[in-house]
Amino acid sequence: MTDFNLKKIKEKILAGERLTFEDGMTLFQSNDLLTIGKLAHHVRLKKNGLKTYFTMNQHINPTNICRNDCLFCAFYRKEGQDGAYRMSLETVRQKVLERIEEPITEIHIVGGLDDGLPYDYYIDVVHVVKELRPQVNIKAYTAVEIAYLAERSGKSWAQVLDDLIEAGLNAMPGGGAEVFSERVKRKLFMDKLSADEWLKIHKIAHQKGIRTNATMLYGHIEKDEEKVEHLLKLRQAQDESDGFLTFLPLLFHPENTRMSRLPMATGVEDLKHIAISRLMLDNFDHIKAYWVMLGKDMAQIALSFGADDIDGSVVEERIYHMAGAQSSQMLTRQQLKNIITECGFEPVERNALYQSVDTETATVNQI
Ligand code: V47
Repeated sequence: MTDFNLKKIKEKILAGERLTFEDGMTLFQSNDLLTIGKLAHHVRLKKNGLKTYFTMNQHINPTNICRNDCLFCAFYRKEGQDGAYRMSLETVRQKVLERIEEPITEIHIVGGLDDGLPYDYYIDVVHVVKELRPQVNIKAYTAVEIAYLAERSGKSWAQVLDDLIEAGLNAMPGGGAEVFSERVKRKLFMDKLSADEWLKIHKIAHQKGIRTNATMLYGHIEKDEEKVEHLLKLRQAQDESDGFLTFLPLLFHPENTRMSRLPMATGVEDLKHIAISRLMLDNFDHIKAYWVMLGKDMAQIALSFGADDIDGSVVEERIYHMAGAQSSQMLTRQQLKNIITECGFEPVERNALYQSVDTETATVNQI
């Protein structure tokens, strides 16, 4: 339904002006999904044209044993609990070797905060992967893991990052941000980082030349104003360091979590979050519709609502599948390309740093 409150926002978007907190609230409170989507698509076309990015990637989650107890997480286990696992470095090696013939350009590594593993293990995982696949971008460890490793070792956040960079780290994923709200943090993820800490760690990474992603978990107990604040904090951080590559709104999957009574957000909500992110984050080049989380069909529609990236082949995803995601465990290059071309967009294969990759040889085309 047409929302006349969006008129001013439309004028601002067309004039290339930045949106305010109040604009963000108006967008979240509006039901005029098509107008919001059209505006986001306008921005998407201006920034990326029809280009839609994907990557051939592999996920490795070396341990699911975690000392935190985040209410929204279906992935973690306690030591000795059913389903708990901890890979040896040899198993990590085997995981990489299993796919060594595949033209993968990104390996995504995240896991639990496992008190049973030494500091060096986390560094060695990166080292082992890099040794086997030196050409691949390693996108590893959330800010939460960086802070944990600092605490465990007595090193600073910067020193931990130095150790990881020396081992072969190329980029950092955007997880662990959840929602930048003390209220939500106290209820759902008590032991995690504050917004300031998460942002500071990303800033240090950016200063060291490590590009990172950013996320926001939605569809639980968060309020609209908390989400607008979250987006504005990220926009401010990007103004300061210009190190974020992409933003992913992450849909909460309640199954197998201690919040399983909550209903899952609807498709309208998914599209609104993609579109509003595109409109508010005017200094982010990319908005990712993570197909694993949204499903392939919704990811396709999201491409006309502001998203320009669908992530990748994602072999062996665990965090979402443990929480009931029904999407398949992987997609081939051809399937990824079809998802994109079917809705009239132009597929561009990329590595973790958004450098375009030659589809057949998996070598970087341009830097
Ligand atoms: O921080 C955890 C979320 C994140 C659930 O940077 C859940 O390219 C929904 O950040 N339902 C980790 N979400 C995943 C992540 C990510 C994934 C893919 C690509 C990139 C990237 C980053 O997943 C966590 C949390 O916000 N999460 N449990 C759940 N039950």
